[in-house]
Amino acid sequence: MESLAIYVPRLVTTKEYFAPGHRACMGCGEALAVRLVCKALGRNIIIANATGCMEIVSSPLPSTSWEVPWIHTLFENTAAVASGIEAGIKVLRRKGKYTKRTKVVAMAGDGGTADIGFQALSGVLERGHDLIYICFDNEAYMNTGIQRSSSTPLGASTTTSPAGKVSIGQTTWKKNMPAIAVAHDIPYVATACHSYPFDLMNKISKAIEIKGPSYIHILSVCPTGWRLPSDLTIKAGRLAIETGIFPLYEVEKDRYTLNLDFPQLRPIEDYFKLQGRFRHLSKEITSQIQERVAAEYAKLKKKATSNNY
Ligand SMILES: Cc1ncc(C[n+]2csc(CCOP(=O)(O)OP(=O)(O)O)c2C)c(N)n1
Ligand code: SF4
Repeated sequence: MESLAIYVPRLVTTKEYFAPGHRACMGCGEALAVRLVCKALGRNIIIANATGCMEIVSSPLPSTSWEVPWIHTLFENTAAVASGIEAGIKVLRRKGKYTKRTKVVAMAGDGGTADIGFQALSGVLERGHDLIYICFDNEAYMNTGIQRSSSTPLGASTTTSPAGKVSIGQTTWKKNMPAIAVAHDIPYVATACHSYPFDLMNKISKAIEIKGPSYIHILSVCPTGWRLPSDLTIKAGRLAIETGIFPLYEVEKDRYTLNLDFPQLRPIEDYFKLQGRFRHLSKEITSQIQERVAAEYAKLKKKATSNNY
């Protein structure tokens, strides 16, 4: 009995709603994140999925990996399509023609979220639709050949921000999408990573229960684009959290919770040295990034401890 008490809360369904056999690269963190998200969402959902890796690898006609209702959307209208589905369901419900409790979920990569789909997403959050928006952030436009996005971190080499004699790689700081979602004053914003699966699934379960928009930003390691051996996906995700470059937190109304905190963050080099995209960085740039990470982490910690932001 005692062993059950320890393990039962951690059991998850063996059902798969994102079926194996898709064409993702070996060790793809984004595919793992989608799989975990789908387990937590269950069957009673409708997914609107932007163009990007997860759409391309999962739906080469005539096959599909989606075991739930799913629609492919353009980059720019994913949130708009999801909000249309949600509004349609609302009308059918009012007319007594639909009684199921279906949650609508929009999914996109960081390019589809922070760049091309940004205005539709902002509209959805502002209008207060009852849906979940999930960004799978692999920090570049991976599907079309590793081009930088506004979510690519400073110093990362990509095909459109190549590191070389005159460039350090990406020259701007990563756009803070969760903070932008928080600024829309929505009921629930969270960050997650596939390397912390229970934390990720708990956040999805929470978002399902919320009335109104939720935004979940999932760091999704991409071995191909990050120039990383495919067996290091989980380790890289863990190091992103342990170094503080991608903290795990939630914002419910205006209350911040830091889900994993450390007495001391690991040095950023521990995260960088696994990945080819940061291989060229000088000590000077690395210490600039280290300073910024420490400052951002301290700000977040302050919000979580004071909870009066
Ligand atoms: C408006 C528009 N611009 C460009 C493209 C080409 N395109 C298809 S997938 C993709 C990259 C997607 O990147 P992201 O959203 O970050 O998802 P990932 O592939 O990294 O998972 C691009 C640029 C497109 N389909 N539509
Ligand atoms: S390019 Fe990256 S995100 Fe896309 S399928 Fe391959 S590993 Fe996954």
